[in-house]
Amino acid sequence: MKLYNYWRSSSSWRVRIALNLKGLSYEYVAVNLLEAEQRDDAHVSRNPMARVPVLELDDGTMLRESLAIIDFLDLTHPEPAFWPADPIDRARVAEMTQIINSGIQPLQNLAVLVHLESQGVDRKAFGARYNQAGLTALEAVAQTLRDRGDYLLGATPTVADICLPPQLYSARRFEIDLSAFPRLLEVEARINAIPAFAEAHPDRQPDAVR
Ligand SMILES: N[C@@H](CCC(=O)N[C@@H](CS)C(=O)NCC(=O)O)C(=O)O
Repeated sequence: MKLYNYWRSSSSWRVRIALNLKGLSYEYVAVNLLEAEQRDDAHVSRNPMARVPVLELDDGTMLRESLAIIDFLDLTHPEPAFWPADPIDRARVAEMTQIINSGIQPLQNLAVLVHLESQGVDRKAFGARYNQAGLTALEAVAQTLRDRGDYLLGATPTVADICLPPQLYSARRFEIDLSAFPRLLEVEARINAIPAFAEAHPDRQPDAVR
């Protein structure tokens, strides 16, 4: 498999974590977002949304949208499971995942911020506002689940945990004060000790710029 991705892309990072957790190897293909390579014809033919990540399977099938890719990996490689079995728990994990995936990430994506800046909006303040609001909600939900185990919901990482470190990394880039999110920080510290998570960190990717 080939993963078209970018070191600092939070959606790419999610897929790297998922591949690592499933023990799957892949070829890392860097798409430099700062050079607008995501809008090159070659990449748009892989993903009409001109975004990363894209996972190319061995037969040439292109999978896009990080959560769709993660779902595919979970269905084709069931262990370790990324979703709890209980329907209410699944809904809660989906809720936390979507707070990040729908409620925060699209509002701080590069193309959105560049457009807002062209309209005179302060891009950093805009991104910070939605990180703050979304993480405040996520912390509130996570607090209600803290007695369920070490992770956001339960004793093993779910897809919600997969989305957490990349979003906290983004929030730090927007200079959010994370001290208001003690449960999220506690889970993040636990998660970062897992090699599959640690190896997916942006700084450990071949296209990382330091
Ligand atoms: N919902 C998509 C979001 C993909 C996305 O926004 N990717 C960003 C990087 S995290 C991107 O490619 N941005 C390029 C741009 O904005 O031009 C997913 O989960 O895969």
